[in-house]
Amino acid sequence: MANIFSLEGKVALITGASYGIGFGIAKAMHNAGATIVFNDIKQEFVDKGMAAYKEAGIDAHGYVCDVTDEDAVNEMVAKIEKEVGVIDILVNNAGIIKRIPMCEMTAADFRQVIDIDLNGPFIVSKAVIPSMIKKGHGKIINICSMMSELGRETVSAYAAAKGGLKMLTRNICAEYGADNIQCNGIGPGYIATPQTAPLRETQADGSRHPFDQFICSRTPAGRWLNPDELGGPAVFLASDASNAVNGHILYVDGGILAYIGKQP
Ligand code: NAP
Ligand code: GCO
Repeated sequence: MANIFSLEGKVALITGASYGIGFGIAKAMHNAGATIVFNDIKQEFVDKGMAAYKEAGIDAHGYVCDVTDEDAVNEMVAKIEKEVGVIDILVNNAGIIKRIPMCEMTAADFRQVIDIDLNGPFIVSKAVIPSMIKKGHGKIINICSMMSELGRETVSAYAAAKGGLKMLTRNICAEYGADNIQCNGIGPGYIATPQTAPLRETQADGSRHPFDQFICSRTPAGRWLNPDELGGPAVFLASDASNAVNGHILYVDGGILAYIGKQP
């Protein structure tokens, strides 16, 4: 029986994957046989990413590209198709967060988060879908969030973007499912990466950050998750094993959404 979880012969583009969640997903996809392609907005980060992939034994392909720049994205995709091959798997991972109380947030800050976290996945998906249609198959995985379902103070722009990304996921499913393109989301819980480092900083008195304690009380496993724990779910959604799964958001959250939280 063919290994339905294999990614052998597949080209995977993971956006913003010099480190963090994207890097964790890329490692798992490499181990499943995929050729890894990633981008970042600065050559400095692409170079750092290339070095990290090399150290992990991965011969990755890195490109400098801002996912919000449609011309640059189209140029990057054309270069990838010429230099590496047609993109079979797209992981829209690149993203930022701004933690500012809504009434103190400028419209420019709000727009920047929406631009990167929602317009970016639209732009990159639009760039890769035509070749996926020609090839007769494609896999798109959008990295959503707990904030695709829940709100919390100071993350209005991010929650709006990730809620929109959930619905963009469902709409790509609806519009391109007939072309054998499966578009699903992964909704990570709280993952220990640079993006959440401020929420885990040890306090001046040596105590744990209140948010760190809060998240551990809201996660049944009582801990932060790590980027590598997203690799298996990503390989599943990138492989033939999920050909009948479309428009689904797979929450990889350690059970947060199922749990009222530990009694203080
Ligand atoms: P991270 O450590 O901050 O990494 C984000 C990556 O995206 C960086 O490589 C960054 O590049 C890149 N990026 C930012 N803006 C970009 C742009 N305009 N074009 C191209 N690349 C860009 O974040 P992370 O924690 O790994 O999160 C990755 C994704 O998972 C994000 O979409 C995030 O919202 C989502 N997520 C994270 C968590 C969590 O708990 N960490 C949970 C749920 C969802 P630079 O280094 O050059 O800025
Ligand atoms: C925050 C965190 C979260 C995580 C993630 C949770 O400030 O609440 O950054 O938003 O990044 O999105 O799924």
